[in-house]
Amino acid sequence: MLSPVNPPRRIAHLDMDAFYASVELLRYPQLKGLPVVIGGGRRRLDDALREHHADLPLHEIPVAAFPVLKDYTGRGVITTATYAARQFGVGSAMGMMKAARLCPQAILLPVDFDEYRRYSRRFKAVITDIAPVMEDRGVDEVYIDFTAVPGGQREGGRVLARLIQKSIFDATGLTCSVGVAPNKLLAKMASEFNKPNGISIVQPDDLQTLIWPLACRKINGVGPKAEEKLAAHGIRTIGELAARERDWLVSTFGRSYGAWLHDAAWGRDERAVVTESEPVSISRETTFERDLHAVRDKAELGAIFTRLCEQLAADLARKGYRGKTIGIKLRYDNFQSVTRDQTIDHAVQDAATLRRVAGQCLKRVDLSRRLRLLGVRVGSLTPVEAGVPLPSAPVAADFERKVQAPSVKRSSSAIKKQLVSGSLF
Ligand code: DCP
Ligand code: MG
Repeated sequence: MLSPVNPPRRIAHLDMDAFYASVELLRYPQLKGLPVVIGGGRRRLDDALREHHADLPLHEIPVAAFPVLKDYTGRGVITTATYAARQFGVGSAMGMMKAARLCPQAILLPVDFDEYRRYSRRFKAVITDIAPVMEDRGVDEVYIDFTAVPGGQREGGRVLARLIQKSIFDATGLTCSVGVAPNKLLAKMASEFNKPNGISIVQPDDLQTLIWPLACRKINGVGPKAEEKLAAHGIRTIGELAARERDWLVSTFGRSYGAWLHDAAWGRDERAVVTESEPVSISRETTFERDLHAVRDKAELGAIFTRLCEQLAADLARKGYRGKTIGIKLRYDNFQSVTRDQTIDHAVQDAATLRRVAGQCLKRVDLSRRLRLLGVRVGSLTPVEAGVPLPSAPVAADFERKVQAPSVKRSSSAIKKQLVSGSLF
């Protein structure tokens, strides 16, 4: 039998369905099919729930005992919602008070990052057992190179996608959606076509029918600002973008971004699936429960600032990096953000130095307005050589619930973000 010498490139993008919520439903299967949102303080809520029903296994706690959105007050934000809740217009990044108006009966569960990370590792291990060339793109999504994997070319990749979907479900009880296309850019769009639990195949000939009718925003790398600027020129769909001359896009959007927009609209993307990538920065940030003022809330703010630096130092130690560029990010009560950073002459990872340098950055911003958010970031990272003992950094457990999981920025996404927003923080 003849096999093709150069099989066409087939790249998959796999994204878990309603990830945080689906992991919670494994614990509380009695909530299946109901509107459920995930957000708010870490585990506080259902600790109370469990204490009340200490005599029952988790899956037998009556549905009526769960907290619902209408009883929520605060400024928490929803991380994700089950598909049943999405029918009410509730979704990621929405304030919980607003969500409560749309779907007061939705059940509210707190986030449990450790559990989501555990499931993240599990589903990724299932994938690499079947298809070893996988690029980790965050807690619930990956790219997979199907090109040379058995089944990766059959039915455009559908056969292998089906096998991976089933294997993940068997190992974890979780569903995912997969897009298979000639490259990452198209695969990323395709994985959204049939959510949840769907598979979508895009072939080179499908560009005009499947991709061009979509809004430009569906291109991963076209953010709200670029979308707005495109719309101002009457460009709403990817087809309309493809119809513009490359030269015009370059002169309007700059050499690099303009050329990239043109390629993206024509479905061109040569990026490889990268199995390991070095982070360019690691950061921690937190949104306060109430806006804080640098002078009037000095003690509280100072404690939060120190805690962030300690957690960041612990992240650096755990991941094995030191960094030379230390920066801060602030968001004011009017949602405006500012960043400042400073590069020192040697790479560090200890909390005290992070705190000192970040403190100097803080002196360079306007502190007369109230603050919503504070973040600390370390960039210009270098890996710490294996075998060199590291000083251990204190980790503050009581603060964990308010601070988000560490955010690790890897090279390609950092560059893309810089292109879109003009900022590297
Ligand atoms: N997430 C978050 N804040 C956001 C968006 C997402 O905390 N603004 C978290 C919760 C999600 C997870 O990241 O479960 C993955 O994000 P996705 O965008 O993939 O959303 P879901 O997996 O929840 O839903 P979908 O089925 O649409 O992929
Ligand atoms: Mg997802």
